[in-house]
Amino acid sequence: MLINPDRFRQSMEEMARVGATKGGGVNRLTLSDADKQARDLFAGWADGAGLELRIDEMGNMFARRAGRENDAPPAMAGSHLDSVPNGGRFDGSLGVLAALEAVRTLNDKNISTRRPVEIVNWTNEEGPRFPPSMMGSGVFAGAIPLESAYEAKDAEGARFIDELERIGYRGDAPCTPRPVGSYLELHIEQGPALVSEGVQVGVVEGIFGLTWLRVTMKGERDHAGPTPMHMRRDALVGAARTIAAIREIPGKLHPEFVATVGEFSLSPNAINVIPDDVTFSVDFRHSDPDLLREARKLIEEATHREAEKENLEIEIQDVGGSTPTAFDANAARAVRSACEESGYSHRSMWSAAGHDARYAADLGPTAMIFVPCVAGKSHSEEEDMDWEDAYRGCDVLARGLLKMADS
Ligand code: HGY
Ligand code: MN
Ligand code: MN
Repeated sequence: MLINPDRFRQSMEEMARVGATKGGGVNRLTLSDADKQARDLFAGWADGAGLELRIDEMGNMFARRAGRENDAPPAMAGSHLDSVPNGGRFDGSLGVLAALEAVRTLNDKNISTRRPVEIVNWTNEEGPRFPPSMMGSGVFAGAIPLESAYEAKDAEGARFIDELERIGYRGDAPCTPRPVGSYLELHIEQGPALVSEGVQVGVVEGIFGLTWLRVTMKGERDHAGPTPMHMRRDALVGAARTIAAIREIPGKLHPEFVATVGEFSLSPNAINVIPDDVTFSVDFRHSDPDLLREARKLIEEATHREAEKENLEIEIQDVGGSTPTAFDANAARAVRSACEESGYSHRSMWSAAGHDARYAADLGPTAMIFVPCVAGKSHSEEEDMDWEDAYRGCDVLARGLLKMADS
């Protein structure tokens, strides 16, 4: 292996202690104190590796190693250090710290590259606290307006920009599109394909589109006792029937189509009161934009139909999303040849999870590298992986980055 597995594992284990949860995961919501701690730790390591750190107005962190042609668009590699609530210790961290290990390896071996190399920690990849997901990379790529990101509010009403300033990561470098020589991201697969097929590396050639909606259904609050059933406008019944209908939509569209209701809130949430106000989220994904449009139509129809039955008012709000994107063939080829150099078994695939690579792909040749995680499980404290898989992924990233930095 080109990389130093022990040093890589040490950094991963130290990072996993930031925001560590009792269940073995991490709780590092974007712009939280734990996120700040992770950023500070990464900044110290970048400094230790002699990298020049640049922070932009979205808090995206770029740790830069000079290249022979220092004005050439950089070869980038990175991922994110924020997590979902009680998430896993590999989601995101693996890609940022593998990029750091790749640069440390270039330093050890005194390898100079034609292009400068930049390690990236993107702000707010996950999205649950401040939707939409992939926010920092989305603003960087010009897909999300800076002002709408700044005004995003969390469930407590805190504003994104105030939290960004509070943790001291509102940089002054503009967060606007600039030429990217290439972007590679190592990530756990977060799905069952590699594990079930016993394949060591996934050469990711594209990424699903995803749509996030928030549906609110309003009925009439009333007494659970004396109110006859035919006189009720029960928001919870309407929402429950709508959610059950949403569950049937993927089966009508495509075997790989997915839809999830992850957030749910109702009021007044009292045992003897008919609920009058329910809000739930819908997350749906696929590689075909036509099917995403079809799904949205079916979801809206189901919502209107069930609202009609209970005589409810509804509101369907767009919370964010991104279109399906095929990655660059050259970048994927660099990853594939890195696997061949090391004799790692590999297969092409698309990602059903969202990643910052989706937006990096708008600015330059991009590809991702997947490695298996235990039972394909992620976004939970049980997220785990075999360290040999982490090392292989890191090695492929280092080799692929070297190829792209000299391309
Ligand atoms: O939702 C996603 O797919 C990503 O993990 N944010
Ligand atoms: Mn991730
Ligand atoms: Mn994630």
